[in-house]
Amino acid sequence: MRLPPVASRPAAGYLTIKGGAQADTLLKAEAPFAGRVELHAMKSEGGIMKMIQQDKIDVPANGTVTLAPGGMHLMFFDLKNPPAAGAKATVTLTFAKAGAVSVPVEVRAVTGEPAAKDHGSHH
Ligand SMILES: [Cu+2]
Repeated sequence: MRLPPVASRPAAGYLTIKGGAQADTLLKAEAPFAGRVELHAMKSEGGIMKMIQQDKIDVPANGTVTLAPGGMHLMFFDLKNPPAAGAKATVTLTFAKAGAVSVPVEVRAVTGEPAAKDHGSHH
């Protein structure tokens, strides 16, 4: 998870989801420190990267879905007492078949690279 450059901005989260024997679908994500968590994808439109909210993220059987900068990610809105950089936080992912899965996330400060700045400016 990457903290926003400004506290009032949403934070972004990245992770890798490994599919099991059956295909599954990520339906939602929740975190105790965020009022709402959205599933986002990035799409290039006329050379500008735009974030598009997704209803779900499909995880193919035995496949891997990577949420990474420049692609799909979690977006944490309305941060309340956001965890500090270096801290550990927990995010709960709800899948259609696997149900709720809690995953530990590492909290990092923004590195100042252009991708992170562009990201925040879309909100
Ligand atoms: Cu986003």
